[in-house]
Amino acid sequence: MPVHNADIATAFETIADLLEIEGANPFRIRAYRNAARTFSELSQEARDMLARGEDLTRLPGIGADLAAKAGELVSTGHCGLLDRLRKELPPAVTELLRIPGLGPRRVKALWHDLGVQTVEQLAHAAQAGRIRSLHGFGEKTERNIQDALRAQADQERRILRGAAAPYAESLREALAGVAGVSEVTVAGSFRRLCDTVGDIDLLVAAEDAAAVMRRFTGYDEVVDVLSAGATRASVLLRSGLQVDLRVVAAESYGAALHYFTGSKAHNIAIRRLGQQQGLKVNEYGVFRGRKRIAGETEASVYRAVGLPYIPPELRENRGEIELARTGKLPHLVRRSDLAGDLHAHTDASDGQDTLEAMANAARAQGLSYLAVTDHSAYLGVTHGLDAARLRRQGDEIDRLNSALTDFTLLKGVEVDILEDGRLALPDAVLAQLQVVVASVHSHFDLPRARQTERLLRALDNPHVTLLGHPSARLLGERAPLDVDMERVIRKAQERGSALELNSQPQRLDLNDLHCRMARDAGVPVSINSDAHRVSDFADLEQGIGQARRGWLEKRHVLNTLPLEGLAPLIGLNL
Ligand code: DGT
Ligand code: CA
Ligand code: CA
Ligand code: ZN
Repeated sequence: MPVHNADIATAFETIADLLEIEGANPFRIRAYRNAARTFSELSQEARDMLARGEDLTRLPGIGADLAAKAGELVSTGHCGLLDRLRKELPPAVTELLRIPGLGPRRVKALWHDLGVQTVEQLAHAAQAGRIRSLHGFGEKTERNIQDALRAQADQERRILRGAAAPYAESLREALAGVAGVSEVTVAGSFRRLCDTVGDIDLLVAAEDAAAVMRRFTGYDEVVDVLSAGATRASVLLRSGLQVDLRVVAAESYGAALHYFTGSKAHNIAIRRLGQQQGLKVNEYGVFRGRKRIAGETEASVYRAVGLPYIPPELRENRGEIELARTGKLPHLVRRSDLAGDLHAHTDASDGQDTLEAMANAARAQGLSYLAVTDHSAYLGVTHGLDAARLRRQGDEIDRLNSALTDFTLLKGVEVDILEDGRLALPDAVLAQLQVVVASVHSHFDLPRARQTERLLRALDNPHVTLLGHPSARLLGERAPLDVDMERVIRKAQERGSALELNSQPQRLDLNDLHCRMARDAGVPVSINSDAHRVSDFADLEQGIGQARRGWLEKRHVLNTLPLEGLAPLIGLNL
């Protein structure tokens, strides 16, 4: 395993953290932090410099001792000091450092005075009220720690909306089959098309609540009934998913649907709007005094408070109520608006299907063009394409295009953005292609300034059509890059480039808020499948959902344009 600069930086950061917990000399700690920074910002690999016989002590802040440790890491993958510190300090304490509000000083106190080493022990200590008595902590800090632990646990318990969908759907079907049931809807964050959901919220309109409850708690995937009353229940499914159920009468269905769709912030704002008009809005209806004036449908609830219907995707209290009030709600983009797809892979790189199969599948999905953007050969991506293989693929695309009717394959590549913002293929190769997707696939944890510069530099390359999965997040697995997205969006605006909204369920990247920032800056968003097999084009539906949450209309989405309209925008001669 070759040792990268990022590995050296991480090792030095960890040493600094552990030294700090040990109470070492602050100057020594600072020296390791500075060195971590130096290596993470270096434009060439320390490994290569050493191989060329260069002297690392010429780097800023790197003395003989630090240079030797970097050399040791490069040649052995280990650092004696780090190994020793890890042995002296329980390894879990570095995990404690990741909890917001806990720095090395507090972690040290928790460990020394309470013997707390793990996140679990921390939770117990907080629960038992043992933390407040520690010097420098107090009751408020103890509460903050508990909140942080809860937030972290919630975050871990959230699951991809796409993963929850099949469970929600079969449960919905089961309840729809109960006699007397007129409506079943999955509400909550699921209905708002959020990328992840904390649980599933089911709403049922039925004459006989008891029959629905029996069917629900007896559903064969249920492993635990958390609570069960006359009209509400919560269960845990075998999959680990929690499901909340509410059964209401048909006359209240719209009001209940509005309430359980949320978001909570939107509900509160609507309730307040009602109050200003002397109305009471709750899950049973809209009332003037004792008189129910609305509630059978959601539209009637909005109408009663003087608003047009607001689509669930917009209900986050992020300005949608004001737009609705002034008749300016966006006409959100729809799946049927998409004319093409600008990011897909074939079996030439890490995809599963052939060029021809991908073309046919895209065409069957109602698209009229598809950019083939296999990976560039560089960062050890299996089968990445070099200049010669790209040329051969281009010839095959020409052949297929002359055979295909009403459909065009575009020649493209997904090129890696290197650590310093250069691209992994020479400009002369990129110039031959019609669509260049530039993406980050490595060095995810560079410091903010450096990560931002990296993306800006990539966008400065005139051959780049769009920035692929801009934050590089993987939901539940990898945090988004630490970047100044405003500057990245401004750069895309200056350069006339687009930003991708990658539709893979684990990416959905850009996120909703960044979609809105792109919209406000006039930067087109391309909703791409990043398909690796023919079935992946179905993911476009989820990309559309995220785009709608980000207030995007057809005119904001690059690949709603037919090829003739798209071509001049991406510098394509047809
Ligand atoms: P999640 O489950 O974390 O993905 O997000 P939601 O939005 O599905 O939240 P959840 O399941 O706790 O509650 C479902 C809906 O019920 C929520 O979107 C709005 C409504 N709701 C829950 N608690 C309250 C509340 O305290 N006040 C109001 N006005 N609405 C609430
Ligand atoms: Ca929910
Ligand atoms: Ca819930
Ligand atoms: Zn890709």
